[in-house]
Amino acid sequence: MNFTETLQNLTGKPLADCTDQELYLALLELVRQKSADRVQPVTGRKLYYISAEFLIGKLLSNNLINLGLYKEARDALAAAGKRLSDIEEVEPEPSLGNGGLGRLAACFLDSLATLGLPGDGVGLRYHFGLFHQSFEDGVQNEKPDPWLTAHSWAEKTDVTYPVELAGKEYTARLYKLAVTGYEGRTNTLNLFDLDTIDESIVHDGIAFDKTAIDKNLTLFLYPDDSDEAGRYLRVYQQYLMVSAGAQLILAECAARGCCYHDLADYAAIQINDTHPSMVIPELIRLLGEKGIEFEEAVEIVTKTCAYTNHTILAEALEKWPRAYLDAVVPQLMPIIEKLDKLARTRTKDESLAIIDKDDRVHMAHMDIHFTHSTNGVATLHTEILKNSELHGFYELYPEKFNNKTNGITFRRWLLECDPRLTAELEQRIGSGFRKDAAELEKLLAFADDETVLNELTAVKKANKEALADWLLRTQNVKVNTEAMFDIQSKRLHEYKRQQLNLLYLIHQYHEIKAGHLPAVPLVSVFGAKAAPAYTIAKDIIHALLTLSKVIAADPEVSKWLQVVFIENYNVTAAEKLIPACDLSEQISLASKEASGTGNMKFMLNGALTLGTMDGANVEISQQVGDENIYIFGQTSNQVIHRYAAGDYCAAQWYEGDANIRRAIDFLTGAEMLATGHAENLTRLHDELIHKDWFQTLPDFNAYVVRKGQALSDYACDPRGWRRKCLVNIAKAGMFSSDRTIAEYDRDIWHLGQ
Ligand code: GPV
Repeated sequence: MNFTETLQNLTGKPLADCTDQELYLALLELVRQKSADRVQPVTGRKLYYISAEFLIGKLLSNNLINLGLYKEARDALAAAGKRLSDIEEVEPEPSLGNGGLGRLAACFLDSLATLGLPGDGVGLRYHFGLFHQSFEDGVQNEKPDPWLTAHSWAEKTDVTYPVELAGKEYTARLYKLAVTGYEGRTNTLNLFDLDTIDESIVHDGIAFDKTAIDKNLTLFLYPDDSDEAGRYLRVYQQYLMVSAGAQLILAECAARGCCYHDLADYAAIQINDTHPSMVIPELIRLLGEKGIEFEEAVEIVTKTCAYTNHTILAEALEKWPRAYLDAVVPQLMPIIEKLDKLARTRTKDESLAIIDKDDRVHMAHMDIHFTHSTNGVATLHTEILKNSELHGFYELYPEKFNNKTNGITFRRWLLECDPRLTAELEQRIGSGFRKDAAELEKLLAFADDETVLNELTAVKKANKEALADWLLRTQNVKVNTEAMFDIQSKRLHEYKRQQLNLLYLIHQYHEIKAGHLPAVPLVSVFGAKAAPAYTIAKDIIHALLTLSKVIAADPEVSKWLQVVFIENYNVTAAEKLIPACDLSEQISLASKEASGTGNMKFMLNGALTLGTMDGANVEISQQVGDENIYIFGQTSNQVIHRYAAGDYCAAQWYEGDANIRRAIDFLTGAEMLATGHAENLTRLHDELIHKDWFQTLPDFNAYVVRKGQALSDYACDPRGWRRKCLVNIAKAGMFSSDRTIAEYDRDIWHLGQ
């Protein structure tokens, strides 16, 4: 049976007579059958990657590619007058993540399955995800992001586990989502939910009764934690995830012959940041129920579990008041207390305790004491953990610390999102890079080949045209494709410094007004969601949206500068933006971005990085060399010293620099106030002058100069620019998540053995 016939059997009628929805459902069913064929038995250790987030993106095309069905599907549909790209649009994007941490988890699942390693995800099935973002009157507005449809990739199972929350029993139900590998095996993403969730309790955007746990528990990812009920809800969610997850792990291992004493021979558990940390005491508790004494259970769990740290930002390291845990998980508190006592026998250093003198439970501390591995996510990040943030732990357990520089799956972030570039690469260097990313280096042989450089330029131009069409269709904005496309897309956070880019754009506005024209017109694109309760982040969005309008209304400036803030940035949007980018903005304050993974995606798609020496930017610059990247700003050591000295004073920079003053004061000037809201703009203005926690002002001038250099290189030396792009693509191989996963397996998991 050929592909068309197979598909037709599923639709029950000629493909040409089907709606896109019908074709989507048929393809979904086909993928389901084909991926089931690739499920393999598990022997030896199997990985369980527990994570609050899995930002998996749409699945249809990815699965077709991984199963080797993409071309056949596309051609069969084309023969019936249908376009796969239209069918892709029918699929809702699963809304199970927020940012890099969740997307990393998704890339890891892809690589595990591709490398043929047994490794499943464990998480929650949020009905409305993070939230759907729209802009109204220049302000971020949040709504539920419903993505669960009657026909969903995540299949309901009969498997349930009891979970006790605040003394009451709930029933966690397992849903399974197939994870296909590229020419690899099929693994599973296990997602838990309650049958009693009531979507109708959500009102006025994303508000709901935070105390009705049986109805609300899995409605949203990261419910607003600015009030106590919200913080409690997060503890409830975390325990649902780890308790059901731990029961699943024990049941699966037992079914394979594990007697619990040998759990570490059957399971490796990776704790993705601190959200799943309660899996440690929960496993000890469950092992206790199976008759295993505390001391032995601690040993088993330590051997089984490993922890990844994804940030050094203190506010992101979870510390739960003991009262919360007493109320929600009283069954864990005696165990956590014993763990605290045990940890105190190993060190006298009070700052390494699990329960501190204010009765707060430090989740990361529990992770480091009671797992066998703690890793950072980029070389610089791990060094900072060892030398400053977690220095005391490093002295106590030097053997536990290791680095695993992040990576991205090239299936989604090259093959799927950039078919034009993929085709060009295949024509030049063959298709070996699909499985072995290091083969991209073969492209270096063409670094001075005029034809190849021209073709890369043509690919980029076509991708920019495609993005322009998409922006017009979905965001109703028209952009100049002759301009340089400059993109900053990532979560909105002060440490990522979208506000530095904002100040640059205001600076350019003034320069253009003064007749100092840039080397090339610039389209500056932003994509970012701000946490609903993060006031300054929302003010930054408002300022950018307002600036965008002010510039658009000014014919003198808008010829040269355009600011586009796309609504509801998600994986689907990223797949449109990244292939079309010329300049990738990675401008976090040095030392603050643990790694970044967007930086890798842009590089792989032939954009040049404008960035600080932070996170994985450092490793990107080592790969490509100084001449193929635009680095600026303070180094992480300078930043760390400035913080330690405690003498950073934003007002001095503001007073002492006319350009900085002009840019900041524009926020509350007549043009902006005529369009935007005084409250938001004034708050941001004052924040920048009086706080500026992430030191935008000391990096401002360096940023302006470096960005100016990038613009002029792009405009004046197009061939040189394209050569740099080529080098970036060729050197991206090291950032494949296949490499990252192979390292985790070699050093931490030892799967299948
Ligand atoms: I902690 N990260 C994230 O997306 N959400 C979080 O809650 C925490 C970390 C990110 C870091 O900010 C990135 O630098 C990093 O690349 C990513 O995790 C994956 O490691």
